Parts: sequence; structure tokens; C-alpha cells
Amino acid sequence: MSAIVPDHLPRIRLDAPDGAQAEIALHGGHVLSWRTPDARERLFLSPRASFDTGAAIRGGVPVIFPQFAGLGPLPKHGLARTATWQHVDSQITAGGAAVARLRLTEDEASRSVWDYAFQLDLIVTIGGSRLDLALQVTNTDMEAYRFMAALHTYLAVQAIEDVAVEGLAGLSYRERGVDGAQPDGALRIEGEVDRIYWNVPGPLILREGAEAVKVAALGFPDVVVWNPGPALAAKLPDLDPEGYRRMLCIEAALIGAPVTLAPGANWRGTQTITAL
Ligand code: TA6
Repeated sequence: MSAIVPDHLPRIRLDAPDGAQAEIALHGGHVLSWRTPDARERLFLSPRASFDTGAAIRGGVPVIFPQFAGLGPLPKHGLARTATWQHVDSQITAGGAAVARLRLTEDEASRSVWDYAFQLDLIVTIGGSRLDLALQVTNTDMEAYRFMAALHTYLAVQAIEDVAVEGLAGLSYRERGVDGAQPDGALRIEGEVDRIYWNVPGPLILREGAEAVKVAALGFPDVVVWNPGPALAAKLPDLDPEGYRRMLCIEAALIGAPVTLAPGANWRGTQTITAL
């Protein structure tokens, strides 16, 4: 990963006593890398990702807030993924997990697109075969507001054509404005997939050959499954043409029923990824 990420990019590194590691950029509050104790990288990060000010990093875990995609007047996917976050603290817990807390609050730039006061905390916990991501929104404004949010996680895969996603059968989804229902059996990725699955009741399993990863969420009712496929990948300047074969986004999302938060109130959603 060091070959991809510029040395000067401000970031923090988490090292759990068992060898699990993560790197998180302050740009976007963006988890760039997560390695399980076997040193295996579990997140996809595009070799062509841009880390420039104002750019969204292609890969890792972009934080989407307070708008998903183009579903509102803000820049695509909101303001958090291109903002500079603060590192609040890091610690090793009694149980041997490594934890970092990052924070984003309103400033002139955020107010120019969304005129509210907020505190957004991202708590990243690693240890053993687990990555826990918690996103917490606190309304520090005098007014209530509504928001959407997502953890736009890019999971690394060996070859997209060998991947199956279990746990979606029978669920309703929307894909580019068209409603559909997932048939029985696992989802296979054959070309571009860009689906919002509504009210996903349980964890998903991403299976590839003999390997599997469990993706669970709390507080985020929806799941987005995204892979650009070859045609769209060829048009994305920050993804190499074959890059789509090595990633699958499984996103914990709050889209269908945006949360309205009263002044002083907070909301929390989590995504937990476990290598099985
Ligand atoms: O979450 C899926 C999605 O909204 C897709 O429609 C696709 O555009 C993807 O996000 C990536 O968006 P980006 O702005 O990072 O290119």
C-alpha cells in the first residue's frame, strides 16, 4: 500500500498486539487499509486513487454524509469524504483491540454546501479477524436536520467472477431508478451492479472459493452493492481497466428512510467485517 499512498498524506496507523493493522487518512476520515494478523490486505485501494484535496479516494472506506450519491442538492456522496478530519485519540483496549477515533465538525466549507452544525465521529476498531466501523452523528445545531449516510466499503477480492454474495435473496432493491427483487440463491456479479437493497435483515456473506467474509451492520438498514463492471471501469480515471475485478463494494447505508436528528441528539450506525 505504501507504493500507492503518498508519504506526505496525513494518516494514522493502528497496530493491534495480535498483528492486525489499519491505516486511516485524515483526508475523508478514510480507512485506506486493513490487514488481519495473517498480514492479508482485506480492503481494495486503487493504484490510481487520487489523494488530492477535494478528491474522493477510490477504495478503502469512504464516509458518505449527509447525502447518498446524487440524492439531493449536495456534491455527490456529501461532504465528509473530501473533508479533513481530526484525530481525536487512539488506544489499545484491555481486550487487545486497537481503536482510533476521528472527528469532523462543520466549517466554512461544509456550511457552504450544508448550513448546519454537526459532529461526525468515526471509530475504527481492529483486532483478530474483525474490523468494526462506527459512525456517530451528533446534532450540535439549534435546528433539527435530516441526513443519509453510508460506509462505502471496498472489499478486496481475487477475481470478481468467482464471487457470490449471500443473504440478499428475496429482498427488494433499486438499481439506477428501477425497482427489482433479488431471486433465490446468491448474487453473482456479471457486469455493472449498482443496487440499493432496502431493509436488509441480517449479515451478508461474501464468498470466494473456500474463503468467506461476513459483513454485518447495525443502525444502517440498507445495503448497497456496487461494482462498476468493465465498461464503467474503463471510464473511471482513478481505476485501472481491470480494477473492477479486484473489488466489491458492500456498503452499510441509511438511504431509504433518512434520519431526522433533533438538536443535541445523536445517531450511531456500525459496520462489522469479519474474515471467516
Ligand atoms: O454507492 C454506489 C455509488 O453511488 C455508485 O453509483 C457509484 O457511482 C459509486 O457510488 C462510486 O461513486 P464515486 O463518486 O466515488 O465515483
